Amino acid sequence: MAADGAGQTNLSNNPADDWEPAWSPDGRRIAFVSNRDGTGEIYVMNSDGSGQRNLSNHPDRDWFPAWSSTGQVAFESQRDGNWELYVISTAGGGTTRLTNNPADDMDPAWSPDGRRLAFYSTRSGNAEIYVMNADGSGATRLTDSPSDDWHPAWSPNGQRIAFQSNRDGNWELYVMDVDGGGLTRLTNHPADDQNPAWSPDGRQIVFASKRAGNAEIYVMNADGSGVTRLTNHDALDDWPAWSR
Ligand SMILES: [Ca+2]
Ligand SMILES: [Ca+2]
Ligand SMILES: [Ca+2]
Ligand SMILES: [Ca+2]
Repeated sequence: MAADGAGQTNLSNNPADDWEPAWSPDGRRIAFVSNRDGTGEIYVMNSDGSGQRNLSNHPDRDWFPAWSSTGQVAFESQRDGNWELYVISTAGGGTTRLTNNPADDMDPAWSPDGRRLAFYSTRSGNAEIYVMNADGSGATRLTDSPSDDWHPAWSPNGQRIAFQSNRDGNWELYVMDVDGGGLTRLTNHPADDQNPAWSPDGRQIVFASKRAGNAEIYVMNADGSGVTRLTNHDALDDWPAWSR
């Protein structure tokens, strides 16, 4: 759809569930998850829905693709017995495991330069946001809350990370510096607010919220002001992603 919510088009158009879309940096392709083969697989397609192909090709669950500026797709998989993060080249080639920890390691998000990944891990006992180098080294924890901290989204200027947390009693959106400082709460609503994604100019954040009774897509300014609803549909509207 367009940034004002107009022109909504069904791209994947498949009877199985397709979700979690992620744009390629050039806006010409989309990675997404599909259950059409019986387990979650990472698919890629052109932005008009043509040329769909299975990228992950593994019998275990493969979810949550994130497309880097260097042509890599990071994703989460249970193929080694618990949730770990992996990376695969869209040009073909092998899959590389980035994490190796018995805890859940999930929700990868690339830095704009493709050199680092943000993600969440339960390795300290509950979900916290971490960053690591693109080869999996140097993991550093950014949040420290006994609640769940999920779904980091790296700002286009590389300096801020938005995420969702239930630390204040329900899912709200927050933003912090890439070193974990400067924490700011962006939403304040009793309904769930989740799955943030930045606009290409970094001035707005699109997200999903259940404040109208079911999940709809909203957009707000990056400081949390000016919340506007984009979708209006009884079915689930979730996992927004913004093309440049
Ligand atoms: Ca799979
Ligand atoms: Ca793990
Ligand atoms: Ca936490
Ligand atoms: Ca909320």
